[in-house]
Amino acid sequence: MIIKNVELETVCGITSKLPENQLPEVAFAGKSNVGKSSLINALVNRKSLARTSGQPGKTQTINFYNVNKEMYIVDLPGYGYAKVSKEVAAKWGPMIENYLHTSRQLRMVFLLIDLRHKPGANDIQMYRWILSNGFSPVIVATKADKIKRSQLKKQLKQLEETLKVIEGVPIIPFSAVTKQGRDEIWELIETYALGEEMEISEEE
Ligand SMILES: Nc1nc2c(ncn2[C@@H]2O[C@H](COP(=O)(O)OP(=O)(O)OP(=O)(O)O)[C@@H](O)[C@H]2O)c(=O)[nH]1
Ligand SMILES: [Mg+2]
Repeated sequence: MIIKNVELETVCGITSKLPENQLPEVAFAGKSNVGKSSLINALVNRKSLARTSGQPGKTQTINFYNVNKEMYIVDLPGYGYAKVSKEVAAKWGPMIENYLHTSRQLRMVFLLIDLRHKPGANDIQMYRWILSNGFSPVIVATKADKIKRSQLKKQLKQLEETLKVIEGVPIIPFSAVTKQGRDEIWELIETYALGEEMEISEEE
């Protein structure tokens, strides 16, 4: 994908109505601090389009990024952030589930899991929601640069076993630092969300 332009088009808070977009949407879900915003920046070659933070809980809204007026990248709020108020914590679930359930343009859901840690109860729930809403998830194992090569296999196995990943679900090791996995993610988006028949012109 050649990125010609990308802009944050819609920001939805807990009470906002979801946009009725006409272009295909691809969403990124995952625990707070797992690297969703960093991955989105890497995908669109921007350093700080999606705000990232050392402090978890940065993205508490659903953010729709219009890419090339061809598709949307959707940054979902991070879950599992302990310091968020109970009130907010109780709302992330319904907010994400409502989006998964009602969006007509959503084509793919990527679930990000930190390669260093065992998936938690929230991750398992998110994985099940994706499946139960009829989407075939793609798992992105983030922060791959932070583990030793020799640990990779073991960590991937733990991830697979904890989530009980079903056959055919891709697991892509990714690093926002080295950009490992970036091209693979775009390939999947182009194939499954945009359709191979779609012409991606290089100029406009
Ligand atoms: N080493 C390394 N650090 C990363 C990577 N991806 C993200 N980080 C760091 O992890 C922290 C959180 O990244 P974000 O992209 O803000 O995470 P997020 O999932 O958007 O977090 P919320 O918005 O809170 O849900 C930041 O300090 C990033 O710099 C990666 O691939 N490698
Ligand atoms: Mg974020």
